[in-house]
Amino acid sequence: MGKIREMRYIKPVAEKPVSILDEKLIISDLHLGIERSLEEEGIRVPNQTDRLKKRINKIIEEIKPEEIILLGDVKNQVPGLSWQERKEIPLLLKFLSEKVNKIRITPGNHDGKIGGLVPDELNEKVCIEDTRGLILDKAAFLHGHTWPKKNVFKKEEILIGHNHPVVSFEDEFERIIDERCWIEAKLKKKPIREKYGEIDWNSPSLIIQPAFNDLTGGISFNSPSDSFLGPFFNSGSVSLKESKIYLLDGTYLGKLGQLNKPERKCER
Ligand SMILES: [Fe+2]
Ligand SMILES: [Mn+2]
Repeated sequence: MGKIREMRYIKPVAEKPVSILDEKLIISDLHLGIERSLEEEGIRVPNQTDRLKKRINKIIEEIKPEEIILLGDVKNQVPGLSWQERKEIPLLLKFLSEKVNKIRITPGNHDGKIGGLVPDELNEKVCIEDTRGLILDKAAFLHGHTWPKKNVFKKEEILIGHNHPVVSFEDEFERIIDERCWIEAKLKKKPIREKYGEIDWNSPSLIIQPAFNDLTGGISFNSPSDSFLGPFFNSGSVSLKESKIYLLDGTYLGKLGQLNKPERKCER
């Protein structure tokens, strides 16, 4: 999509909440089985799995990746597994394994016991990676709810999910509209060195990928009502005001410190 110039290796795909790095397609926060938690909140939605699969399939047909990285929160229920997840996650992995040569999962905080959902015949093709980071040639990948391993900071780009980033606008009726967005931030060396001691530091960019599932809700970066999630944020390691915000179509909205903050007038 060209406009996200800062990102050297990881390329967001225009209009889609996915990214690519060479022949790899990266999908974050599928939250398969979210219907059940929505139902507990009194919101009834039909089963989303087929819809999600169709959306993924369309992207695979366009991009023709060789590998897929599922960047965590593949499933929704914490703790444990719902009957729906038990049934549908093996089917999803089978479906994906027919399209690509390898599937890597960097587990999220919702993915306890996900290893047990990989069908035996897919043990070669589906790889459950280290929660503290999958490090490839050009970039590192993790869900973002844990501190990564030290080597992650040797890379120029670190991709995480977990926050489900959105940006809030006020429409003409003074309603707040949230749109999914990409965040590209710099990490600060000082708090990270306080945590790790001596490190190989390549001034990595922290790229935050939006959630693939559009029913998850998210954290509004310009109008947060919750705090940002994960140790990078909790430790003050992210240059938040300087972070750059892009819509899914590639539109650059500016740095977070310069964006308007619409006021949420009636809190739920
Ligand atoms: Fe998530
Ligand atoms: Mn998460």
